[in-house]
Amino acid sequence: MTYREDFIKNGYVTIKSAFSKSEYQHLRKTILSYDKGKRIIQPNNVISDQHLNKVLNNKQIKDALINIFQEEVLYYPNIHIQMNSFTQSAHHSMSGLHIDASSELTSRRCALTDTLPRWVNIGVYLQDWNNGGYGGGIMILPQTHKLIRFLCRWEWGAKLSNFIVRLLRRAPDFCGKTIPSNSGDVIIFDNRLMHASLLGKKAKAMLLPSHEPHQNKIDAIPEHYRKYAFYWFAGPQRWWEEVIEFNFYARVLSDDQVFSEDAFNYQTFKQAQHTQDWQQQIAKNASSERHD
Ligand SMILES: O=C(O)CCC(=O)C(=O)O
Repeated sequence: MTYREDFIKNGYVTIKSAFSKSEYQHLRKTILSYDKGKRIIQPNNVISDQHLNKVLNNKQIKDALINIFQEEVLYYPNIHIQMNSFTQSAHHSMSGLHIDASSELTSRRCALTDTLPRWVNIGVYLQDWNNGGYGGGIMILPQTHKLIRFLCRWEWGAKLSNFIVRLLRRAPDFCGKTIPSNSGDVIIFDNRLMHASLLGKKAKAMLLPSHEPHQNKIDAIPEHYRKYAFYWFAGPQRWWEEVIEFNFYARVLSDDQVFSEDAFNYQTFKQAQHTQDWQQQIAKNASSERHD
């Protein structure tokens, strides 16, 4: 089966060993120097770090995306690193299941009924899915990309989908299906697929309500089991303007995206990145790598 067929059928594909052991170990070491207990390394830091931004030049990811979309793709400037993200669902006592196209669902601006989404999320995992019982990857609710695609054919479908998504966010985490990713693997997933951070037994036991401050619990996660994952969006060039204009920046403006150091901050690249600068930066990194 090709990536495209697999992606349409399951709503995600895994690229095994897209990064070698020395590559992911080096990335882990670099990230460790940023990991002071915060949840996110923001895009401006990832882009300006020559060790971290190399992730964007991975050829297997580019090829898989071209295979899925059958055309050239652009990377959105939201590349960031999530650190120990499993702590979020435990902290809020929810499974954390969600879709990434939530603002598309609210605005109904984006074609949610098409076979392929306008853009996908890309996750690069620097530890195995189990990660010593802490959880290192993601789980999904299988076929939810098709459910949303189907429901959104009707006027009321987006509202109903929104309701279902909110309801399932409260579903216990054992409802999800684990994607067995390993260190150096990449998962590309449909923005309509429900997914969440994998929450291992050890993390759950350690994190579930106690009076100890949340920050102390995060600090207690051993170095070897700290979860690191890169995330960014990508989609066909021809949809870029539409997504940026109507969907992407809707997130900047929406009330629930109020800046917090713990959340992905869309403002950082709204201020700093003009889309072309961002694409040029990636091209520059790629060419300097070729000359090294
Ligand atoms: O790796 C994780 O914790 C999941 C992140 C996630 O769900 C997302 O970025 O949409």
